[in-house]
Amino acid sequence: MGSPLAYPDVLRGGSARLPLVTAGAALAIFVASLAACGGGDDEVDLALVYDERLGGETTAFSDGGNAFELSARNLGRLERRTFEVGDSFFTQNWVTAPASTEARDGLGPTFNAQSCSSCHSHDGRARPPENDADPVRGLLLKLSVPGPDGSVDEQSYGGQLQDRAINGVPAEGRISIRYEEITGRYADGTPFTLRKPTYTILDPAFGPLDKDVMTSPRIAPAVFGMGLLEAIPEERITALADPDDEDGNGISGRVHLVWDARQGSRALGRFGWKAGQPTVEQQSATAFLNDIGITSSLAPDENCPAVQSACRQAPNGGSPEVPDERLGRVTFYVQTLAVPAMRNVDDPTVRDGARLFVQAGCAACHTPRHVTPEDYPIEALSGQVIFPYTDLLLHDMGEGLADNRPEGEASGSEWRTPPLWGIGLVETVNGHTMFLHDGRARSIEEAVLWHGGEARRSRDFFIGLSAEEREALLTFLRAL
Ligand code: HEC
Ligand code: HEC
Ligand SMILES: [Ca+2]
Ligand SMILES: [Ca+2]
Ligand SMILES: [Ca+2]
Repeated sequence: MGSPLAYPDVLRGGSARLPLVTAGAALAIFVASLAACGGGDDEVDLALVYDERLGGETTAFSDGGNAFELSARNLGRLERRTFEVGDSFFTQNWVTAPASTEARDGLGPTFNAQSCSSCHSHDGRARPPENDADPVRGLLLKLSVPGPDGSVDEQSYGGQLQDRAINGVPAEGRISIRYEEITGRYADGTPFTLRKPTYTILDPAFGPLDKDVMTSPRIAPAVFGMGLLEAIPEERITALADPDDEDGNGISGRVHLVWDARQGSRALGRFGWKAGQPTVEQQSATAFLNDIGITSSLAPDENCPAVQSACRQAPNGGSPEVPDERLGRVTFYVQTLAVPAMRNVDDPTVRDGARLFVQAGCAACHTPRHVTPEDYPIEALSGQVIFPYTDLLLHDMGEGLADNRPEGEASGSEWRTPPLWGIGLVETVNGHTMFLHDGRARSIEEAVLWHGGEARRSRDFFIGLSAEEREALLTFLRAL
């Protein structure tokens, strides 16, 4: 038994220390010792692990298909109006310029989708296409070449593969996915199967991609609760970081410092699968440009690499195509989408699962609870106690999940801890249960089984649980 795992936020008292789990036998002892001390009843303060109102006073009580698309319940009347205008710009399609609907023209020249909502359907998450003919939107392929900070090849394909284009302009190519089955077993002998994807680019319009081009597949995540994540104080996130693992629990979260174009300085990255964007506004402006082909003051140049002459000659829809005011409305919309309430909070299985979540070390990265500042500029988001289950830090998740493509200061195996709030409603809202950055996991359970690197010990803990305990942990996650 080595150094302790400590979760000061969630566990209280001297018993807040769990022994190291290394392998088989040690694991069995570990689990037995947890059972011996009452499954942690006395150790885990559940009030710090969950609350029905996951999004504080913004929380919306709906568990139906609209669960992710409601406005923060505590928005004022005027703010709700701004929200609705933002909603319309998030949902409606952009069209080719020039068009009579000037407010919405400028699509492309190359693009991946015509609106934000075609990837973030019902403000929820996308799934990967089922086959090469499946037109589903919401899986992007980011591109870069070796060099400092994940350099972009401005000559040929740029920083992202756009698989659609306006008339007269070639699309860059299409993604094709193949899966390889991987098998494994739980400690109790129950078998499981995972599928590891590989990606190829079909019909590359400007010749085959360079051999050293690095690719990173990204699925569109859900977009509710973004303003609350933005409101978590920077000092709080920095305090959770432990880059040199000084507390010796095997987990070494790092902050991702990125460029903030509005501030003209470096800032803490929070959004995207590698925390590559510092603000909701910049994330939205980047999406407008790269995903839809819409320029803004933050991303003023059309996305047409040197060799793409038809792209460079196509008419635009104004400079910029989305004015700051409208970008602001879309940003506000995403910032103030309500977090859906948890279900079954008093179910004993959910309570057991929540304890196991802490005991397995999940809470060491998926930090349950944060508090937003009292004086936050958006009143509805200020002074809120929230349960997003993320530390917004980068973690090395091991070879299995690595895309081997650095982004800014994030390495090819580092990912930002994704929030888990609302995860149990994805099936209802989006009609699927595909998880992780590329949607490879077919269930929450498979997502957990893919954890490696810093999360290896957590995964091994999960593998060592009995079928009943595993089900309890998953029941808790499905209640979020
Ligand atoms: C073609 C699909 C697609 C479109 C269209 C799209 N997005 Fe996204 N969105 C994504 C993907 C993929 C990510 C993850 C990006 C990353 O990892 O860097 C993302 C991430 C986000 C995030 C951050 C979520 C988080 O948890 O960090 C926000 C906010 C967001 N998008 C808003 C928007 C807005 C606003 C629009 C419209 C202007 C938009 N998106 C259009 C695919 C899309
Ligand atoms: C070392 C930090 C760390 C620990 C410990 C950890 N996770 Fe994660 N978790 C992550 C990161 C980072 C990702 C994103 C990985 C990816 O998409 O490639 C993730 C993804 C997930 C997802 C999928 C989320 C989504 O939106 O697709 C689930 C579910 C999840 N974790 C649950 C758990 C559970 C349950 C445990 C404990 C058994 C756990 N995690 C332990 C960091 C961690
Ligand atoms: Ca354009
Ligand atoms: Ca491109
Ligand atoms: Ca640590």
